[in-house]
Amino acid sequence: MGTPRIDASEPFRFADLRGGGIDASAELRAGLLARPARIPPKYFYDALGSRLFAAICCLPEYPLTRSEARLFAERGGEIAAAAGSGRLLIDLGAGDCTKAAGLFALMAPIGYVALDISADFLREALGCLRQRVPDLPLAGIAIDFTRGLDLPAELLEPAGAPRLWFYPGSSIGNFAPDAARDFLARIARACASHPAGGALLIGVDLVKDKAALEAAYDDALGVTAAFNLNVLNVANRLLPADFDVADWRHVAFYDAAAGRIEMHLEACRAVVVNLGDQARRFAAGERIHTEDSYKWTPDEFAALLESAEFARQRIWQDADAGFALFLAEPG
Ligand code: AVI
Repeated sequence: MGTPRIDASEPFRFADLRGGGIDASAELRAGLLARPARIPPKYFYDALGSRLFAAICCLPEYPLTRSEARLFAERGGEIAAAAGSGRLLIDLGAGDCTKAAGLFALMAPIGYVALDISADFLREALGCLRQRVPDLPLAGIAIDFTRGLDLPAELLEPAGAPRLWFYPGSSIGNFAPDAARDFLARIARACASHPAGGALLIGVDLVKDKAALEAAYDDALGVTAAFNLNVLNVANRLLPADFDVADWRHVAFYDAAAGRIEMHLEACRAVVVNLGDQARRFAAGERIHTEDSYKWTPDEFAALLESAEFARQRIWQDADAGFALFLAEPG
């Protein structure tokens, strides 16, 4: 981890730990030159992509966010009692911070630390939140936490509070199973090594009907298509490159054997794209793989948590068993 730059002029503590743009450019170029080409899903979340994702969460076809909110509305008392109050709430992938903020009354945290890859979006969200909770210690960390969870101690205040790691929205689904286990194991170690202990509250989208899953990732309004295509604008800016969004179309399907939704961008015609000083030819129909979204059964996910050394678990499922919240603690 580099030295955190903490900006004391903000009404909350904030550090940008994303490093320079060189890494992003090299990673995008390597992925786009690979066959098949790929762009990691973290590049979806520029300011526009984060807003498009917030819009996806409102779509009738995308029930995850509502199922999770309903679970908190209906079982929140039980969940809060099990998770405990007076914790430092560490929000992984905070986005606009509304999910975590909705839990403040229930969980009564004594500090809130929001992590997100999109620095400007996070700053803006924390600025709004500051108005609503003027007395709660607030911190923001712009970070690609898929690369590591080494967080600056000076932002994790109050330092002595037990920690509740919050990973809602089934973002764990965007990791392949082995990477998911490694990531969860890192959180389990962070929980186990803190003197006051810690726990993980995590939302998981469950395996369900193929047609419903595919509609959730290919909605009638085309919001998910716009979200997927916008990653080409991000690549144009960061690489730089010269993708023409109009040359590409959104593709999403459920692979039942692998237990995942796959999202791709497919070339509508043969195109040549300049990636800085190199050109990449794409044949008509050639795809760029942009995202996997794994769906789990409750038993599979419990086993995954167990393999990551989270020995103690509780689960709450919605009425349709389409979504689950797990509270997990190391043994
Ligand atoms: C952030 N993540 C959990 C979303 C998902 O469902 O995999 C991202 C997303 N991609 C398309 N729609 C939503």
